Amino acid sequence: MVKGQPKTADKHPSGSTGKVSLIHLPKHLQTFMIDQQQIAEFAKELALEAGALVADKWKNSPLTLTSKGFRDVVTDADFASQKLITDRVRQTFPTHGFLSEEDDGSLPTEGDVIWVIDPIDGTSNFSRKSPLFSVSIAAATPTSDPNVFNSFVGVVLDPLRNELFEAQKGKGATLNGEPIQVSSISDFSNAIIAQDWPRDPQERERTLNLVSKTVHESKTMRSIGSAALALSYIACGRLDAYFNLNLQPWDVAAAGLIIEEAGGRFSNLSGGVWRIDDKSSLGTNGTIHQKFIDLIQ
Ligand code: 2AM
Ligand code: CA
Repeated sequence: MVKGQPKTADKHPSGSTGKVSLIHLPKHLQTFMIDQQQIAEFAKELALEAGALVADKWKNSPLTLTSKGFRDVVTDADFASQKLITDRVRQTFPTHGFLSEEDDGSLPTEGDVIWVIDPIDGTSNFSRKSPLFSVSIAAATPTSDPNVFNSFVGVVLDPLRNELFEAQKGKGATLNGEPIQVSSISDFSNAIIAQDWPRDPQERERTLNLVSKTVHESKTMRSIGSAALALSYIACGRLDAYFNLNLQPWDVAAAGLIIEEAGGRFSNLSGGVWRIDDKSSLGTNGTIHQKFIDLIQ
């Protein structure tokens, strides 16, 4: 479903102006407002450039795999994609900070804007040349709570299908430039639910338990292997809910905003604000959000 969502700030209930906060640069530079539109256009450019790079590596190169830990791999393409994105941001916005999956500690973490980046979301798929992965980029403002951030721009790109999901706070969500909205499904028995499997054995067991509570009530279930993509699919009505016990900020920062701007809800598994120190995640079309939470009690 790719219609019906307001695209302009004046039509949106939040009444956003597109200016999100003040940055105070060093004295020799002028003080200016963060330009949400400019950052959104830049994020889109970055996603398209990084997407072209990872798609090319997926199609043409033997991949170099390195183990990051139990059930966890990273490829040379993850690092190349992260470098492309972070180098470009640092050149353009030298005062901004980063929260990026493959950062080895060399990127600045502080700034009035934080770029939350997953250079490849769905690396397990990517590493096996399975075509379900994405590039996820969000621009966020920090809050007084170090475990909570506010995304104001989110971009998720599926570079093999050329599907670009975008959202700006207060301005709606789009797929390839066309407004999108979540499904209107309210009956759980018609809902398609997705989830992915954490690496940790205990969390897997807890996930099994959540699956057993929801699978019989739903129409069917899916595991796509890229949380950012699954959440974006909710935003455009292809899926109705996605849950995961252990997601990282870079998995959700862009797609959480995309869902909300498409009329859905994104929270932790208790319905509260998503937190870095919690990691449990639930995205839905909004209509079935509370039903889902009630079901897993
Ligand atoms: P990744 O591919 O960037 O690692 C399915 O595994 C989805 O969950 C992917 O989006 C994956 O992101 C994400 N994920 C994040 N943390 C995970 C974890 N601890 N175990 C498994 N998947 C995780
Ligand atoms: Ca990743």
